[in-house]
Amino acid sequence: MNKKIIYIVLVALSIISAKTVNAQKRAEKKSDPLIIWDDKPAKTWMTEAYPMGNGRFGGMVFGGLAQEHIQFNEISLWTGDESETGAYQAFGDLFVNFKGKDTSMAIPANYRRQLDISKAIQQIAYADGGVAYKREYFCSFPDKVMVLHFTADKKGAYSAIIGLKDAHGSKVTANGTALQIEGKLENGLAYNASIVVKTEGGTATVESDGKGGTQLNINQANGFTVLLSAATDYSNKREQHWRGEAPGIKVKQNLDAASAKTFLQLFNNHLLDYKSLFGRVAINLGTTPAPIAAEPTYKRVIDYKKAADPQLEALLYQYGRYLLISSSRKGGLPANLQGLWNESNNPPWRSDYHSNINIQMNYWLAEPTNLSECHIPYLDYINSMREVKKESTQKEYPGVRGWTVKTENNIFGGSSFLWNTPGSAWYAQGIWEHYAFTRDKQYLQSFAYPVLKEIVEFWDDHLKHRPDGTLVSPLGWSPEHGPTEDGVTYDQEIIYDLFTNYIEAADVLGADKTYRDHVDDMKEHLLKPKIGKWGQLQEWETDRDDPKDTHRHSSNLFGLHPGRRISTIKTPELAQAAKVSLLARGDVSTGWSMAWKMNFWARLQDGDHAYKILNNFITLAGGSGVNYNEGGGVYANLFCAHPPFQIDGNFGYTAGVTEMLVQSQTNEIQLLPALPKAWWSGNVQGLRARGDFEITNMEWRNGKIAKLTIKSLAGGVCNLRSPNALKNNIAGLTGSQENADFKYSFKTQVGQLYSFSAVN
Ligand code: FUC
Repeated sequence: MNKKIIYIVLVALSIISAKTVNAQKRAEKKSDPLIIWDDKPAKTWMTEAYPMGNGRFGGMVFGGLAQEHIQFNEISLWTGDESETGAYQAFGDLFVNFKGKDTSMAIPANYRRQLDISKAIQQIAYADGGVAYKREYFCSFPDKVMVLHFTADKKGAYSAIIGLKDAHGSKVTANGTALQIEGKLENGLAYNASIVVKTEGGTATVESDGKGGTQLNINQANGFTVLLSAATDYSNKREQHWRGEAPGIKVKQNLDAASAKTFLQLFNNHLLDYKSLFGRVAINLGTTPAPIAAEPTYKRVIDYKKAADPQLEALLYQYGRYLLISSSRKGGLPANLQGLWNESNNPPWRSDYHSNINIQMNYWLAEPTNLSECHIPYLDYINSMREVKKESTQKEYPGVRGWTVKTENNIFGGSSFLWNTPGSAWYAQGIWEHYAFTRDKQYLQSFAYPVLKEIVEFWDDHLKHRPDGTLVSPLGWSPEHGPTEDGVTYDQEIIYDLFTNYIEAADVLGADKTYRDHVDDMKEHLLKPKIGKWGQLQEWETDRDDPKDTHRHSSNLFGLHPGRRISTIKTPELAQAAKVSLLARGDVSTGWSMAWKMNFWARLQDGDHAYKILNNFITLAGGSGVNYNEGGGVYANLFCAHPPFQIDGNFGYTAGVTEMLVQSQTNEIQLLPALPKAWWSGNVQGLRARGDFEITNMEWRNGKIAKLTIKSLAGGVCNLRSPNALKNNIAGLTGSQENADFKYSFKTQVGQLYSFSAVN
């Protein structure tokens, strides 16, 4: 056995053995920085239940004493079609009702419900009546099942009724000891979710639930395992009318295969898969005082306002990565407004794919935090939409080539709420970024370049030519306020970004020289960003920005982030104007808006201001409505509160922290570009930079780089910008100084590591 396997087996054994877990051990675990936990079951779905998922389906866990409740989803369960937007749907609920217990039961003092994001496992442990109970849940990508494992330290401890509920009302049917729900939505989309239950000791019988359906009755089992799988017949192929394999067949295959494995085998497969992604990045922003680190997570969020808790900041950082791995895996759909977790058939904003910031923000973290594979569902989604979007674009803008999108989008190409003309150009940024980080030329050639080109062609045909040669986007709308008019900065800057990306792509491939030069010419003629009368970066061509406008969108700053036109180094005047605008917008807003502002301040190289916003972001949000004025922040389960729950803020937070530590949008790797004083010493491993570099290790002390190792994965020249002088023994390296920064440039070899340390 190699070391890795031994480690996994040891970890697994330590998790599954109920006997080894006593109150003492649990107390010791409390300081583990990658655990979100609570001392009571969840009362509410949105704010307290903990999420898990395998990119396709997932659940929200309540961890009740008398009843376990897991509300579950499958990411393709959508109403609507090519013309109706529809909404992402709830799928169903799994209930385990423990016999002889009721809701009046007091919560045992040693109750603990936790989500360990380093392993993507949820655990619930408590003692009741002298019996130690333990539940362990995870959602496996390799085995395509959700696994719920119930154990106790006394034989025959479990007597329970297990039931399923379909959120669309079908009756539960049985097949052996499997229960299933299946049906069709109004658009004909077929779905199936089934569970199989394996008991250890005792009996398990299928019986009527008294309401025309079926349930499972377990008596005096020592323990049991529930395997759940869910699917629909959605396919992302338009030529197949968005339908594929029958869901019941897939679900049965998944359950048959998983049933043949032991819990330990399933867990090992899951851990190996999950760690291969999650384990790539580690971060240390400082150590939290032990008494605070030992508190339940919701309490830490409250106490955050009183005392520093860098481990909570790091936990929230890694949580964004956990949520992306859990809701966006190869072969599936991209994370929607709620990732994949949704309890309603009429969710806020349909839990859809919004194209004017939200879906894009969901993926800002993917490449820099070393989760490039999790980016693929978004790229596949864009690909699957192309043909239907070409048709709808034709109807709206007859005669144009290419395509664009409206603001609200479903999984069948249907959309609603106003045209967002630069929407596809913003998608194109994600397409380009995947290449910029991976240098995958085959991907660039076969997919990225053709898509970039067709989106460029849309603008080639749609841009308005003014008599003086200036090019403006006609009748745009700056999300989501102000008039509809020509030359809105949001449109102009996204088009500029698109053209820049297209030109670079064409240069890499040596493709379409004439057309590339034409695009370059169009780029030069685009209406340029303007600085207005109070020094702000104008949102519209007319200088009408209101310094009192605190609207959540800051779309006029696209060129600063996620665009790369504006930077403190290359365009200091525009950067200064962006700063003026940003100061006027204020530091408090909805969840995703604050996350975006962290990214803006990081790009402005103002770490302390980015950190101020980060502080505002980590505010325990109350309420359960959609009232923006209740204030954004996070809930007890660390879901981002728009409010209501919206996952873009979680992803945007992780992207923002990354931007504070490393940036690479200006052809150089900037180390610690926006380090706040609060993180004066720390380290991070595994971040990625454009050019296919991995910052294998970066340690800093007192705001200066102490140690640095960079791995080159594609060869090429590496340009570094450091806040302090660095030592190295790299042949041919050139160094220079610019203002307070130290710059280094050197040729790299594929697979080589390059190490630096501080000059004392
Ligand atoms: C955008 C925002 C809203 C909300 C919605 C889902 O349009 O303006 O604040 O986040 O998307």
